[in-house]
Amino acid sequence: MNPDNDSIKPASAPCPLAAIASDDLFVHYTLDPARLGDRPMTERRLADLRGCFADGAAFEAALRRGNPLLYSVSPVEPASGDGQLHYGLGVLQPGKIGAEYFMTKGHLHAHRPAAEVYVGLAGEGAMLLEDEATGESRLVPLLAHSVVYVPGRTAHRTVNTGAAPLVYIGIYPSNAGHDYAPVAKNNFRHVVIERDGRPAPVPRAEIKNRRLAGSPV
Ligand code: PAN
Ligand code: ZN
Repeated sequence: MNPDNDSIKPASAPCPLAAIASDDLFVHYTLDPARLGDRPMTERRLADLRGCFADGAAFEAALRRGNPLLYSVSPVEPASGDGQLHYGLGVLQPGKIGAEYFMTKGHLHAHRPAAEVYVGLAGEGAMLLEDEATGESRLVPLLAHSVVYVPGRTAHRTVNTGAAPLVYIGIYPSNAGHDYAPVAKNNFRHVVIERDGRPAPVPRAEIKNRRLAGSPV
């Protein structure tokens, strides 16, 4: 072992550099249109988010009018394995279902300890974070020129609170995986709605009670 440079350790696997395509080492993105090179985009439309929005009647009414694109994601997966990273460009359209802003499905990472960094590129939005173990929630702004840290074991959902597309890049360990089942079953404890002209996280139970009381949000 070299005592002057103990950061250089014998690789446990061949260095993957030669195995990575050059168009995975360098990717150019544009904001208008928001695209990551010529990567394919996975699209999520309104119908794909059935059960996500608090106001089911407003959801069905919107779906009768059409099935708009809510968001698209372009993943880049240059290499997989211990220590490697994947990332993806997300483009979330502006809009609301009832008072609730357009948002992503939201998920936990299948590998629970995996954290993620979100880099805001354009638009105005927020990340709804929820600790899986405690249920504690935080609503953190996601804006151009800002970075949001999503700790491991934290459910995360992106919300567009502005009038233009929200564009961001999420960077995560290659082994993170996406586990949608807990959010599909229990949803987030808070709903992000426009209240008094501003985004506000409101406990889901409070929204349900208000609707039962005949005063929909
Ligand atoms: C992001 C998300 C992206 C779409 O790349 O996958 O914002 O959200 P859903 O996956 O919840 O539909 C990420 O957090 N990756 O881990
Ligand atoms: Zn994630």
